[in-house]
Amino acid sequence: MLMLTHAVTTDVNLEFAADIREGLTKEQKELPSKYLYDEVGSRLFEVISVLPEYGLTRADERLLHRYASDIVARLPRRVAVAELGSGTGKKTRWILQSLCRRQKTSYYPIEISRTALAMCERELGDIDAISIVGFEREYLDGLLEVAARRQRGQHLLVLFLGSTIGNFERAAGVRFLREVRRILQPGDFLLLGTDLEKPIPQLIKAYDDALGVTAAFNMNLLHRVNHELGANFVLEQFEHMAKYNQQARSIEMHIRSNRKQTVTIPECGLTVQFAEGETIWTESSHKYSSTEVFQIAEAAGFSCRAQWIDHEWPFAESLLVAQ
Ligand code: AVJ
Repeated sequence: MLMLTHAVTTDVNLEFAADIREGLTKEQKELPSKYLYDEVGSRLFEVISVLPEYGLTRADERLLHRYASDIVARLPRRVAVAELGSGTGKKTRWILQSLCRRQKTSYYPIEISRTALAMCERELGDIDAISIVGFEREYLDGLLEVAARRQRGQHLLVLFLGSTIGNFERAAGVRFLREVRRILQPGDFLLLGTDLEKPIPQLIKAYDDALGVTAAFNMNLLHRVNHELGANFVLEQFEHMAKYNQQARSIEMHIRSNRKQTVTIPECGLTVQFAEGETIWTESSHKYSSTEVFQIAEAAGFSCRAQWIDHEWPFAESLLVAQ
């Protein structure tokens, strides 16, 4: 058991090192956004989601709270729930409670963050008639396992909330939904949360808040690389930056080097040069129009049954059915 734990840890570190190496040797340097969510990062995101400037999570929660019974009323009788990236599970409570009032419900959160998975199991474990089985897996691997447990005559409802799809390039987002669709059967459902387009200054504030929480969330990536891969990034010599990409209709986070400098990352066998002003791209959050969601759904083999929109912070929940 000790051996296995050790082997798994080493493996995960090797993969982290390989991804960091690949990202930092590109022309536009990059670090994959999935690495934002270690324990510190997951907790910082929790703080971001209660900042006045960042309305996304609250809009998502408002819609799910307000329309849970509407959403559930449109689902088939026997349905199990899988969630891609459960986070803490807080926003999922309303749907699950509403379903559990009709029937005993199995809930399968799929999360690469062990911290988030543990938080979610704790948060939702008190719901009556629920059975929770968490999967510490990549989304599609986890969904395959959930689909394999499906009982005859049982449908799946997949939750993909919080506008996580926004972190994909647009075309890659459609490809991802198509992969999800391939695992599902006709008549299964996908509830998709998407952040909608809004004025650019509002977006910049949301991703570069006055308290600097988003900055800490972003800079934590360098901190992780220092601690886990032995690198010597001097955090004061880098700064958080948010910028809007007109063409992609996305808000990007970068980490900008405020001087010419060299960083070594022993566990990647890598020395990296930075010019003054050069950036590492760490995340994109694409913003959608509400009708665009119908199109991407169609392109991925779904059709949109219903859509709910929050007008306080433009955000959409779309209920898609697999064709
Ligand atoms: C959790 C992916 C929805 O893209 O808005 C928050 C992550 N990044 N602030 C987003 C995030 C910067 C967030 N998602």
